[in-house]
Amino acid sequence: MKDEVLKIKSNSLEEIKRCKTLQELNDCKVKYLGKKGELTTVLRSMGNLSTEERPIIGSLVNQIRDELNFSFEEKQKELEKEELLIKLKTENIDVTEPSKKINLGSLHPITQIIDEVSEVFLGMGYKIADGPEVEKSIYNFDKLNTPPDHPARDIQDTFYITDDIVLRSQTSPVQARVMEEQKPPIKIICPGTVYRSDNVDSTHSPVFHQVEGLVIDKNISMTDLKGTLEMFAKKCLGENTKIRFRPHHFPFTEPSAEADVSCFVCGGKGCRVCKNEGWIELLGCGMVHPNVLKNCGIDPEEYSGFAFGFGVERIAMAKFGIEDMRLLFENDIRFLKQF
Ligand code: 2U9
Repeated sequence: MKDEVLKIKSNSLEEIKRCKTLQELNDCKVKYLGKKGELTTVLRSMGNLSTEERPIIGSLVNQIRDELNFSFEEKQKELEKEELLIKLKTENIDVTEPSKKINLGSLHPITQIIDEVSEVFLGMGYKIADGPEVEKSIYNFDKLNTPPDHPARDIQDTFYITDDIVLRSQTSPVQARVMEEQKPPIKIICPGTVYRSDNVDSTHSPVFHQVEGLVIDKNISMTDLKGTLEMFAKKCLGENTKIRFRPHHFPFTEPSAEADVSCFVCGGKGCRVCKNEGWIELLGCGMVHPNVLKNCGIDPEEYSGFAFGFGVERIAMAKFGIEDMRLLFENDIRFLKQF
C-alpha cells in the first residue's frame, strides 16, 4: 500500500510539472484529489488495512495530499501569470481606432424656444410659474374678465371636461392663481401647453404652447410694457430688431395691443418668412384690466400691471423656417435631427 501511495505521489508531481494550461491542471487535480481521484480512492480503501498499518498509511496519505495541494497552488499561480503575459502580448488595445458612433439626442425645437425665452426673462428678474392644464373655468375665464357669453367660452373653441372644468385655453389662469396667492410685486412668466378646439392644419393645432408674462407693482405703465418687450425682442431675435405696437382687444387687458417685430430673416426688406411685409406678428399684450386685478384680490387703485402672451409654435416656425406646424408634433426623427 505504501509503495502504491508513493507511486501516486511521484506520478502526480510529474504530471503537475507537465501541465501547460489551467484546464489541464484542473483535470489533473480531479484525477488525483477529486471525489473519485486516485489518492481519495486509497483513503477510502483504508478500511481493509490492519490496525497497525492504518495510522501510518493514513498520515502518509494526508501528508501527500497537503504536498499535492501546495504543488497545485504553485503551478496554478505560475500558469495564471503565463496566461496574463500572453493576454497582454496578444490583446493590445489600439487607442487610435475610431470609436462607435453615439447617436446624440437634442431638445425639441419648442423646448429650445421656451428655454431661450425663459433665459432672457430670468435675466430680467422674472420667476417661472406653472399650474394645472386641467383647470377650473373660473380661473380660465371668469377671473380673467371673460364673461359667460364670451365667444372664447363656446364649446366650439374650448375643450370642456365638465361644465366647470376645462383644458386650459391659455396659461393666464396660472397668473390668476399667483396673484391670489402672492402680494405684489409680481414678475412672472408662464410657459406651458394649452388646448383649443381647432382643426389641425399647417398653422393650427388643438395642442400648442404659450409663454405668457405678468408684472404687477405700484406705478407700472405702458412704457414699462413697451421697454420690456423691446428688450425681449432684441435679446431673442437680434439687437437690430425693431418692434411696433398696434391697438387690439383682449378681455383681460385694457388698453390692449399686438406687437410686430421687424423680420429677423430679411431685416425688414421683405422675404418669404415675413410674406413680403417686413414685419412678423410676435405677441399680444396690454395693461392688466382693473376687473382682473379685483377678481384676483389686488387693489387696482394701489397697483397696476402689464401682461403679454405669445404662441411658441409660431415663433419656432418663423425662427427655424418651418412651414407646416404638424411637423412639430409628428416627432419624425429625420425632422427633429435638423435643429
Ligand atoms: C392675467 C392677465 C392678463 C396675457 C395676454 C395675450 C395678450 C395674447 C395670445 C396671443 C396668441 C396667446 O398664442 S396665443 O394664443 N395671447 O395675445 N396674452 S395679454 O394676459 C394676461 C394674463 C394673465 C392675469
